[in-house]
Amino acid sequence: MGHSGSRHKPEARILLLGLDGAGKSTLLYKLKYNEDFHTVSTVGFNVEMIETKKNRDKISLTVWDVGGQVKMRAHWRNFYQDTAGIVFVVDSSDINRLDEAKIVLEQTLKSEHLRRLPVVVLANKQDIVGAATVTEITEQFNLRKSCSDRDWFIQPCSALTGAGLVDGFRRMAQLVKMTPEDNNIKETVKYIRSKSIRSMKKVRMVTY
Ligand SMILES: Nc1nc2c(ncn2[C@@H]2O[C@H](COP(=O)(O)OP(=O)(O)OP(=O)(O)O)[C@@H](O)[C@H]2O)c(=O)[nH]1
Ligand SMILES: [Mg+2]
Repeated sequence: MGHSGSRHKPEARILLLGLDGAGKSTLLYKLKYNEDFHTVSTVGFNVEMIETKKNRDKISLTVWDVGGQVKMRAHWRNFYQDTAGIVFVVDSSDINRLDEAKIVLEQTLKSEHLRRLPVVVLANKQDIVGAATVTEITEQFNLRKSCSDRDWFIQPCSALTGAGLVDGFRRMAQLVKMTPEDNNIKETVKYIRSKSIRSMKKVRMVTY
């Protein structure tokens, strides 16, 4: 059975990660609604479906935007299962935190659940004068080495102007693997998963 036989548009689950303040929520809302949202630091997560293209097919990406504060990073691993790709957002203008972002990305990629999954690094806030370029970030993060076991791409962007966002997510769509069999399993697991995330939310609300 091919894609044409399936009733649903192919989907893939994408994790949007990065330090607090990197611009994850801003860029997700810009991409989805083409609006400038005033964001507050995310405690918990946002989830949005966005449509994009993979070759000639329309596909949906379910994008999970998880808060990047230190206390939230401890919860990232709860979102790893069934992820098809990682979009890691960097505040290119915050030169002092580039090393912290590098370390967090490296630690994240060590997870067994994320093994071999494609990574798109979004070098965000390119509208700010003095922002690190993709070349500088590639070198400082040593991306060729840290992502040597997977497909990866680095995309300059600005959540403020919207420049580069569509390209970045198209690239992600290009890199994610979506087989029909996988999708069937994914639908089932996603259902179970959505229940467990809901229960996690309850736990979290008690914790904080
Ligand atoms: N100039 C500029 N500012 C941006 C850009 N993207 C985000 N910002 C600003 O950066 C700040 C943080 O953005 P958020 O989207 O809340 O960051 P986040 O990654 O979701 O942060 P957490 O939820 O704490 O993990 C906000 O004041 C945004 O307006 C950008 O491309 N350019
Ligand atoms: Mg946020």
